[in-house]
Amino acid sequence: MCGKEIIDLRSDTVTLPTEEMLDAIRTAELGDDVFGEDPTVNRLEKLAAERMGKEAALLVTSGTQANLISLMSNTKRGELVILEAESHIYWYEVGGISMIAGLLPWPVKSRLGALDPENVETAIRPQNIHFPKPSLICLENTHNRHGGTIITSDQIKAISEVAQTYGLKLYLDGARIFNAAVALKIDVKEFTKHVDNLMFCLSKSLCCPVGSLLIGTGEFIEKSRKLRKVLGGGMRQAGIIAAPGIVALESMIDRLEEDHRNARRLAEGIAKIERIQIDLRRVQTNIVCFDISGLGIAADLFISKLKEKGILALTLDENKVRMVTHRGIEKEHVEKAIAAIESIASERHLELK
Ligand code: TLP
Repeated sequence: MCGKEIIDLRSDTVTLPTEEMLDAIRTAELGDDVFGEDPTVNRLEKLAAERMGKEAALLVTSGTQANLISLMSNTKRGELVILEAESHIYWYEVGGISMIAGLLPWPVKSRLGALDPENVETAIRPQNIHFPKPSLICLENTHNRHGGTIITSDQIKAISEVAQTYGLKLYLDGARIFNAAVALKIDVKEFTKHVDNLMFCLSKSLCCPVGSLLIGTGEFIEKSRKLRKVLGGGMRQAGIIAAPGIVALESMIDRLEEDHRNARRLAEGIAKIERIQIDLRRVQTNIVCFDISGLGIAADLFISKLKEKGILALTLDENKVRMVTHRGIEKEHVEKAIAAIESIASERHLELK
């Protein structure tokens, strides 16, 4: 068999578990986690809470479930949630914020994903009989739709001061928070110390097959545990999910630097291609987004042409393409991706447009 190699740059969610993770799954000590009796889950939750400098943690099935549970835990139905206009919760979570949590999302525009405290303050309108009660602010770090941009600890602190002034809770969708910490070479607690609660994903660049962790006070996690059960997320021998999570926290974080180097290489290669626009300021971690409107074709057609060349990518909108580096993507794959993009950009019929 000599099939063409596929270079999958759609997402870091496509990563497969390492051999060490598979061994950990096979040998994990298990119990019924709904009874709180899975020792491996308990170990992961303790480790994750410590790593984030908080009291407690809860293993959940996905990032979407973590975000939904936290929305429900931090608020009451009918309240208002301030979030960034391009945030994952607002764009990609099927409207669960309204459909299930019964909340009004209030999107606020940002610069590269970092909300301006003054704009947040403006969104917190004075009490009035016509308005829902604002109760929560959500941040995202790294910011997915802004291209994996990092929200700095100082930027989070500034928002936390607004939240405290007005008595709102502050939540962080930290699906890729370790990418931010590694890129800035700081402890992840520098971000988490400013928020009430947060989540991070095991199943993205940390290479686990399933799972995310919700982190916060003991009281928040107790409430969230019950909500996870309501949403059908109570799991039994979940140690098989937790075991690779422990491996990830112990050994998969430092390597993220390699993904960032490859993303930078990819972005710099793309920047040299005529008629493709890329904002290199946004390439801060493992996500690379670029604009192909100069080619006169839609992003959907562009990615199907890439697919024919063995490169998989996603569209962000009708003109934008997203590529994500991760474990398994090496320097030579990056070079092949750049060459494929270059070859599509120089197709004769596109030149004539
Ligand atoms: N993001 C996925 C897709 O949904 C787009 C990806 O490939 O990037 N928060 C953020 C910031 C995310 O990027 C994602 C997943 C989630 C939450 C949801 O996590 P899952 O997919 O585990 O529900």
